[in-house]
Amino acid sequence: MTERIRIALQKKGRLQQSCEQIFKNCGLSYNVGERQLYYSISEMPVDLLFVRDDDIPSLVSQGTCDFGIVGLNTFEEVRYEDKENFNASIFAKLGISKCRLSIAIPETMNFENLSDLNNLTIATTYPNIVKNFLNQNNIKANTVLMNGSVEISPSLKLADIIADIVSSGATLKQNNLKEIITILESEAVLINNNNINSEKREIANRLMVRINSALSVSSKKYVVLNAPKDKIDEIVKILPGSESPSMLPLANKDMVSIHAICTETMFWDVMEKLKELGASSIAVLPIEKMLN
Ligand code: PRT
Ligand code: ZN
Repeated sequence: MTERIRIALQKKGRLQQSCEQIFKNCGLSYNVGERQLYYSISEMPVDLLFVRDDDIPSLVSQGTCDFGIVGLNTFEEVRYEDKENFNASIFAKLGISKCRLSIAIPETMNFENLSDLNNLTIATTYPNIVKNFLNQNNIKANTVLMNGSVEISPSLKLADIIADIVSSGATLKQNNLKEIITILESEAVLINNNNINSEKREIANRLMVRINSALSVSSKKYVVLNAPKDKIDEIVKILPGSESPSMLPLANKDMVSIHAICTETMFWDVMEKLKELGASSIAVLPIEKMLN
């Protein structure tokens, strides 16, 4: 009997959007309904299980799934929970869904060095990673677990500071917080159970060849938008993975047209943030071929 591999994917959320696109660009499209939790791909010996992203590391570690795609932040958080019995590893880094887990403090708070964090309370969704960071740096601080709206906790006096996922930094800014230290640089990773046999490993290698070629083309987009001159820096900062964009003058002297090649997926929330910053006529176009 020939082997099949079972991969755990996020059911709904940022990674679900990226994964669906990647698989589609690999010629392995799946179209699952709200309630469908399982999908067998016919073109390859691959079965997909759709779950909450927080469950993915354990499902792979326990062997319920052979592989999973999850943010490194979630993988590390679960791994630290019970390091000795954790039985999964990183098979490949995917270079998408890049973000960082950072400590942020109220804009008005002074910060000179790490010892300033002593005796503070840190709100976070990632207590294990944060505690490990604090231990390594000999800091005695408390953590308080928040599973959402972490950024609001200092203003509600639930905590002094936070440790949360940052991408563009716009959410921190909106909540009058400033980033002071990055604890972990994260991206989506393909993880594997440590006991998978060589046949399953081989299937994953074949899948990765497809994924890598799909990633090298699909994630690049040509973004065109009109921006107010006084917001250029902020706008360019949140364009995902943009490399030295071009600026063209417009008839309206207060505005410029920005043309950028973005190396990462442009999600609706980024488009909305661009709009909030005053950008208009935002167009995201596919790139057919590119030679660097
Ligand atoms: O329901 P489920 O538990 O499956 O999903 P989830 O809500 O836990 O995860 P989801 O879909 O929000 O994110 C999945 C993964 O995407 C995360 O684990 C990260 O690895 C990655 N990722 C990339 C991000 C971001 N970018 C991101 N910006 N995850 C969250 N954010 C949030 C962050 O928490 C903060 O509230 O966006 C805000 C910050 O964004 P900026 O751009 O304002 O800095
Ligand atoms: Zn989650």
